[in-house]
Parts: sequence; C-alpha cells; structure tokens
Amino acid sequence: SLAAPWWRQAVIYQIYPKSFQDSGAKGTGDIQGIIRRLDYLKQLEVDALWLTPMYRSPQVDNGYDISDYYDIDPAYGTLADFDELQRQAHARGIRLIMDIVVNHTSTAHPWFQDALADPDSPYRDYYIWRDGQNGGPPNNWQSKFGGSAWQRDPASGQYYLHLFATEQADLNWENPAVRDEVKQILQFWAARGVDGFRLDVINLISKDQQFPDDQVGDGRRFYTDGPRVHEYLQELSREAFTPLGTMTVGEMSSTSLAHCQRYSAADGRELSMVFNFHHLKVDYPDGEKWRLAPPDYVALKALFNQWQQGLHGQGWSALFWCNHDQPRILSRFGDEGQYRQVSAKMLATALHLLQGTPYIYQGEELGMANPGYRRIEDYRDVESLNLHAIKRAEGMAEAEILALLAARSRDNSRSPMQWDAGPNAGFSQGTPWLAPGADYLRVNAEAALADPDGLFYHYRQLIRLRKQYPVIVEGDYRDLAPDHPSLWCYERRWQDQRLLVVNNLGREPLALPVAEASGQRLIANYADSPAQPGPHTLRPYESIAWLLPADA
Ligand code: TEU
Repeated sequence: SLAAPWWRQAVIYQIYPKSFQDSGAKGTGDIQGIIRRLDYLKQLEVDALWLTPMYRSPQVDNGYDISDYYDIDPAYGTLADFDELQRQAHARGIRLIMDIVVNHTSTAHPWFQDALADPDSPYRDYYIWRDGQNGGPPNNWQSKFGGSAWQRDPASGQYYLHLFATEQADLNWENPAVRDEVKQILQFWAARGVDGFRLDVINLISKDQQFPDDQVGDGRRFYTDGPRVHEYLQELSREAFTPLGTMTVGEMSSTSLAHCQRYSAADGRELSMVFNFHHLKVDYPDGEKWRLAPPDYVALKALFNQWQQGLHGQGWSALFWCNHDQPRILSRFGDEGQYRQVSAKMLATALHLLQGTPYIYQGEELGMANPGYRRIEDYRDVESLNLHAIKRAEGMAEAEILALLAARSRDNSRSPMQWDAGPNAGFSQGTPWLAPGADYLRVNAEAALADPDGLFYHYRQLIRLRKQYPVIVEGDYRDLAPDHPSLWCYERRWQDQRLLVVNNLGREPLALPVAEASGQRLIANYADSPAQPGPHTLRPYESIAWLLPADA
C-alpha cells in the first residue's frame, strides 16, 4: 500500500517486564502484571510496546540469554498469558514488539548443549569454535562484560566466542542453518500476532572470519558492522520481515552513520529503523563508560545534527534517552532537585520534536531518577558485578567503584516501576528483586496522573502533537546555535510548516537570539512561557516549541 508505515508517526513504550508489575508476591514482574497496566499505557496514548525478552532463560543477563525461543519463561507466565496480552493490547489499539536476541543464545540452550556434548553434532557449527593459541585464547578480543571473549571447553580443548557473558555463546551466522532457525523464530512470533521486532545487537552478527588479534582495541572493529551483515539483514527482510509485514528496529552497537543509512534505508531492504548510542557517550571521557565526566552538549548537538541530516530522506532513527542499559536521563542530563519537572519536560520536548520514532522507557514519563544504591549488595546486573570484581582486583577503592556504579550501572534503570506510595511502590506484594528508588513516595504514577500540569501529560501532549503536525514527522533539521554550550535551538521545515524548538540545557538563564516575531506556541514547560517568539530570557531548563508562519 502507499500509506506511510504506522511506525513513522508512532511513539513506542519500552517495558522491562522484570521490573514493571508483579501480579503477585514473587518480587518480579510478569505478563499478568503488564495486562493489568494496559489501561495506564492507553491513557498515555502510546502506539506500541517493546517488551524486553520473556523467553525461557536462566536469566544470567535477565533474559538476553535465551534457552528456548518458542516458550515464555515461567517467571513471566505462559504462552497463554502472552496470547492474552496480545489480544488485550490490540483491543486497546496498542501494538506489540518482541525483542529478538540472535547474536547469541544461552549456553543452556539445547543447541549449545548438543554442541558441547558432541563435537561432531550438527549443532557444533551453530556456534563459533576456534583452537587456542600459545596456551591461551584464539585472539585478544574482549567481552563487553569484561575479560576475554573466549571460553575454553575442557572436553574438546577448543574455545567458543562470547561477546557478552560467558553464558551467552555467539551464534555462527555463516551457517545457513542458523539463519533458517532465526527465520522460523520470527515466523512463530509473527503468527502469534506480534507487530514488530527489536533486534538485539544485530550489527554484531557477522564476524571477520580471520579472527585477527586487535593491535589497538578490544576487537570490536572485527565484528561491528561486519563483512556480511547487510547481506544477512537483506536475506531476513526478503524472507521474513517483508512477507510477515513486521516493523523492525535494530540495536546498533558502536555503529556509523554510513552503515545506518543502509540498515534503515527507506526502500525497506533491511530494517525499519535503528538505535545508535553515540549521543549517550558525550559524558564518557575517551569513550570509556567507567570514567565520569559532565556531558559535552556541543558534542551532543553535533551528533544529532549529523544523524538528523544524514538520515533525513534516507533512513529512520529510533529516538531515545533511556533504556534498560542506561542510567536515567534525569540523573544524567537533567536535575533531580528543584528543577526536576522542568528539566524532565525539557529533555522530553527536545527529543520528541526530532525526526524519528521516539521511545519512552518505563518510568521516564514519571521523572524516575537513578535509585541511588550505596552498597554492592544492592546491585544485580552481571555487568555491574563483573566490573566490581575487575576494579577491585585492579586495586580501585570500594568507594570509587560504588561511585562509578551509582552513575553508570544498568541497574539504575531497572529499579521497579513506581506505581504508588504504598508498600514496594505498588510494584509487588513481595520483596522486589531490586530495591525501588527512595523517592517513590513522591515520584509515582498515581501522583503523576493526578497532576494535570505534570510530566505524564507533557509526554501525552508530545505524542498528540506528533499526530497533529506533519512537520514533526517529516521535517528536515537545522541547528541554529551549534556552538552554544547549553542552548539547543533547532528548526524543522516541511512544505509550508516551520517548527522552532528552543531548549535551555542548563540552569543558567540564557538570552534567546530569536529574530522571529510571530508564531503559535505548541508546548512549553513554564506556564508563562511566551506565546510568541521574540526577545526572551530562557529560565533554568526552559523549553518552548513554536509553529512559525510559512516563509513569505
Ligand atoms: O545491549 C548491547 C550493548 O552493547 C549494550 O548497551 C550493553 O549493555 C553495554 O555494552 C554494556 O556496557 C544488548 C541488550 O540491550 C543488553 O541488555 C544485553 O545485555 C546485551 O545486548 C546482550 O544481549
């Protein structure tokens, strides 16, 4: 059909099921809990839900280690619960996006168990095995969770590759049987009514078959956007996504704009849209996650400028500030104190008025902050626990390690959804698997819904504006103050519509260099923000969007 695909106007809500809603007293969220909260999501007016993995899994990496792609983990419920969720979501006009993790499987997956038990099994070649070198691993590649990316199998003496945890063995995409398995998985879930797929680290699936040592890095150059990745995605698109009619969003680790123009090309040859992470590294000194620095907003704006212009008319961005792997944006680029509401609204506006499909991560619409854990016992994430062990072995002081985790741990976004001021923040009747943030008495969904001027309704207004003004969906992008250290001021144009968005990224007042004299205010975060553009001093974190008259 000639109709624009649904996802171009959509806003998608990400659910981390383990932390969303427990329907009982297990302390972990489940599918019945999600069903119970569908009316809340309907009230926000989101178009679709992305559910992180709920398949059978030993849960070493909270479900990103799958042992059965065709079943729901009992911790979350049953396939019948899933079918009910699908029906109930669709009955409310909400679509479902499943997370597909096919760069690797759990080592508990029967394929891997077979491969381990018998080197002559056809499943041996589903994974990546190499002989060691000089009594050590085949090369010096590093796991993203710390240590060597290779693990030795004592029985055969060979090593298997795991770019993530030891319990997450990388699949061998060179083997056509693996690619056929992936197509079957996609077909199975599409047949169950799923509308789209989020593809985990999908730009890492094709490895340089020489498996060379990396003289200057951790090996990522030899598998990121690898030699056959576009070929594999085109095959999946041809044989699965296109015939199934599913949207796709690829998670692209350390990628480039040039590759993303191809991954998300408008002709649909590969994927619908792409996540990239460059804008969430502007507070990483020299790209190092485990070192702290304040955000560089000139760099942030330069990245958005490059990606907005580079994908305009060519590809499509997935826009996001938060997900289950990132600390809370409010704690990172906003203000948790006096300016909590205005800074959270500013960040929402600045992102949602860009070109692309915005994603809201659970609790972002409430202004949830990092939970402020102070002890290593508070953490659960495999990456955080590995980091702690590695830094201790290197001799780093405990307080310093805890400061790094408090800022950067993935558990910062995984604390339970704050529903109300009752016990356990309304998340569970039992002890939550991860402690809720201490601020839940004030910051919770019940309080948010009762505040007509609050953040929740600000997000809803942004969702409505996207449906109402095609310039938000279709417009181009121009940064009007690229060198300013804290003013983010951009213009979008489409046909005769012009949109001007001004954001103060900091708490110092800023004189606004706007020459325009007339326009219509679409959204702002101070009740008395000017209705018309013109000379104005932006207050702390003030953010305003005006629709401007067409050019003469
Ligand atoms: O994450 C991929 C990824 O590269 C990261 O964002 C990762 O969390 C980071 O490198 C750690 O510093 C995806 C999933 O979103 C994540 O939850 C999984 O752990 C990972 O893949 C492995 O499946």
